[in-house]
Amino acid sequence: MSFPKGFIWGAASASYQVEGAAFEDGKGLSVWDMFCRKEGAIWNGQSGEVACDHYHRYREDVALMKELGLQAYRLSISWPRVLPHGTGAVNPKGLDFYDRLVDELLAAGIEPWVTLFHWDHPYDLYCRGGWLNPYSSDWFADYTAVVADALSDRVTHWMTHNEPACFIGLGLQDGRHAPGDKLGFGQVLWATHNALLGHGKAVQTLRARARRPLQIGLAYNGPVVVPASDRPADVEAARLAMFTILPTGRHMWNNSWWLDPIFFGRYPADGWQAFGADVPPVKDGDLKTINQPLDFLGVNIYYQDPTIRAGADGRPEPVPFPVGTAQTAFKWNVTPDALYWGPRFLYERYKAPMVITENGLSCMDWVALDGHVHDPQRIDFTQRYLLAYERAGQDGVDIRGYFHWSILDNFEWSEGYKERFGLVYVNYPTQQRIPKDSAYWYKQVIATNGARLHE
Ligand code: IFM
Repeated sequence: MSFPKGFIWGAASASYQVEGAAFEDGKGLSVWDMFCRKEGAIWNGQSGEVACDHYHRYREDVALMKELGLQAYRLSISWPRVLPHGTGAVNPKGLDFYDRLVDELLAAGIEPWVTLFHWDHPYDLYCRGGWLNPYSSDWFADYTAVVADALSDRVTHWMTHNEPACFIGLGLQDGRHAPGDKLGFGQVLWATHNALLGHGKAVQTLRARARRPLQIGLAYNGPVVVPASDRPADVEAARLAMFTILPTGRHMWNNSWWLDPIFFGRYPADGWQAFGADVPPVKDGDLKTINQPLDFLGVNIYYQDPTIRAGADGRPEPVPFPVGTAQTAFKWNVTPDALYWGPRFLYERYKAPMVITENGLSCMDWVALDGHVHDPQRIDFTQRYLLAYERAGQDGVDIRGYFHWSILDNFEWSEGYKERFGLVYVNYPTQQRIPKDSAYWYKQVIATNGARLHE
């Protein structure tokens, strides 16, 4: 058996993308509630107001997960549902929803893996400066304390942030995601520093308050670089490209800018130099706070960045994708080797056990005349990626789990409901759920701990 004993097979979602009930039971506003009201921000003017109505249908959804044999479900908590103003008074009904959801999952034999922050930042905190506010990391720690006190008697697997490069890069630098800002790079790096501090303080808070032994990581995403061949020179060039910050790299897609502070307690020297006067004001002790021991590194991987070979001087040189490279409905390249080289390079550098906290694709799914949803491309895609991940494990990477994105079709941020990522089809007008062919296939993969991938 190539996947280790105890390997976790799951599927993932996020609060704003599935819950709906955006204005119910005392929930406060999030930056996404507000961004969706902005003309032209979201495809067809859609929003997560109803989404998959998971808030009301969670029992049905957990029953489906059980039927599919999921061992774990990665969910996120909506911060403004729990703390409507981001800080201060707790909303008991909001907390109660997660309490019931966790109980339902455990009763079904499914381990909840909880992400504290998957982008739905309380709008009131945004109005107070959001991640730019010097107290923003403390707000996150205080919110973490509330959630830990409520759930850590049952939840043992935690992630702090989901894809911080996205909520800062797309949300504060490019303005394509909520809250839709286009800040200068110095402010972007300052917000990044506060988000990193928030991560560190959340880990400290969880460890201090947890009522059971726990496992903590984050769900990170960043560029995955793949070598053009197995030649050592190409592999070295790709590794270099994956962790080097170039003077032109004034964006959030730099692995070492995020992960070196977390794992090594320092910012990378090349980035510090490249960003010049824009580097953040780091106070004494900040990096120690950020550098908390983690139990795993969660990574969300969908595709690779350009392939890299060693140029004449050994330096990284991009190799264009072949004409006709396969793409998903979202127009993301289908590049299974990303699930080999991403985990391998990250593991070699940071030495943390790896969990793929998201992987999947958007397809043009619809209900066929026979009433089923046939999605052979999702099966083929997932099979190829999982085989690559398995190979990483065989080559020494400590692989601990895999979460498919997503359990349900859901609200895909600026793309609205256009992109369907689910193992389960959602008919939005009726809220009917139909497991796709891939869901039944994944069930077999889980039941055989991956052996089904070789049939
Ligand atoms: O839907 C998103 C998710 O919220 C974060 N990771 C990527 C997914 C697909 O775009």
